[in-house]
Amino acid sequence: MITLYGFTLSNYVSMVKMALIEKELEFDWVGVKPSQENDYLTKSPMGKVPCIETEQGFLSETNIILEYIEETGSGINLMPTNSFERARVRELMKEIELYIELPARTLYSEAFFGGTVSDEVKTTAKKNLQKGIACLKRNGKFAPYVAGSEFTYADILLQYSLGLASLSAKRVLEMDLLADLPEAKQLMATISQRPSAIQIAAEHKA
Ligand SMILES: N[C@@H](CCC(=O)N[C@@H](CS)C(=O)NCC(=O)O)C(=O)O
Repeated sequence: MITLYGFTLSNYVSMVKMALIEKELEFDWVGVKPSQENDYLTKSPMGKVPCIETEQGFLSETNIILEYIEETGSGINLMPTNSFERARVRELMKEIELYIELPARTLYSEAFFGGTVSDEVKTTAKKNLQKGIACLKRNGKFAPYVAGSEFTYADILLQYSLGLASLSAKRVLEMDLLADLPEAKQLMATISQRPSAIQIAAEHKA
């Protein structure tokens, strides 16, 4: 059985949790915060959450954990069987993380933790986020899921990256990040109705 380490409000942790719930895989939960303590670094070498414990040892980095879950777990397929389609899902996952999640994170201290970020950081974040959203508009299919007709890991990333990215952009840049991407807003509303998303939202609220 997998043990998931993390804290409930972490969007990366929510991605792994959604995958486990979607695949109906039982898992144990250990509540931890990111840490540079030696003990935690032996589990997650960068000290980040999430990490998982398997019978063979620990794994960190969300996309790697998701691939491990898909390769070893039972339950519904969250990756297409066709190699090219699988690569397309990975491409979208990479684009969402590199070009939306990471630029949005440069705003988090002001958006969520009472800090301030410099005008220079805001200008760069705005430019990068606009490019990232344009990339997603160009490359996403939204038919109705981001990679096509099937729900995949790219939708899981989209759900938990775009939500916080939009909120950060609104709070710090006074910008409606998804103004030109109503298809993503619609998709997020659809995903939020899945039992996995409802469970995770209830945990966030609690
Ligand atoms: N690349 C990591 C990023 C995970 C991440 O940044 N998690 C945040 C919490 S949402 C964290 O641990 N932050 C603490 C830190 O960066 O030291 C992954 O894909 O899992």
